[in-house]
Amino acid sequence: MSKLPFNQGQPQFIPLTSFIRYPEAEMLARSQAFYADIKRRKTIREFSAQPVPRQVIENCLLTAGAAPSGANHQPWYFVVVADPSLKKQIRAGAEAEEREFYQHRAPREWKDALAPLGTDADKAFLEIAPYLIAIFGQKKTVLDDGSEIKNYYVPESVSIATGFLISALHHSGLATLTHTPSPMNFLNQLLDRPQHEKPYILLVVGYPAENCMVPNIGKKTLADIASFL
Ligand code: IYR
Repeated sequence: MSKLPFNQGQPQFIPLTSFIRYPEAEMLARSQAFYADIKRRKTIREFSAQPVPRQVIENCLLTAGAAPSGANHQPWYFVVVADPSLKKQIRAGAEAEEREFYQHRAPREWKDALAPLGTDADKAFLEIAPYLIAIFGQKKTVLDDGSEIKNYYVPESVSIATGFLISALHHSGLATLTHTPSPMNFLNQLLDRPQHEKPYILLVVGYPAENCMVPNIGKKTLADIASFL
């Protein structure tokens, strides 16, 4: 018997009314159009400071929240940071870890792998971009009465929701960077999140800077990534 308010205690089924069955030609056209649009998405590191409508971010978070998750426990939490002084502190925390990473922690092989991306310890975008979305995974859900419920497949669930979020932001006309300062625990303290929440990704969101440059990198082919048996 689930105690979570969004899950019914007993199995209770309702008719599926939201599914749309398209004719095959339309399916083909839709799949092509979606691929063409998603393929335009590029991770960027040069952001404009131009503000972004908050309601767009809210809609994209609702999209992320519509992702499937282990036992439908929805073990994610998003902290949206627009406050300049908080962004400054996040930048300081991230750059401290990044300097350590680039100067000491990262083995040569890892630095070689990053070379085509042109990344370094300077994270000015954390102050420039209008929104930073810190994405947390919840090992457990704490209910209002203080009782605790274990969550399942947390990394998988958070990753799926993050994919939904990145796609929604792109679809809305925004660019993102999936930033992963490591370790990221400084975010718990700065953003006042409990210890049972693990930060997974710091998503940087905004418009590209004018004349934004991106690395000239490609994607694997279908044959590289999939087989049909
Ligand atoms: N977190 C560092 C390093 C980094 C690691 C990987 I794997 C990347 O794909 C990109 C960067 C940074 O943000 O610079």
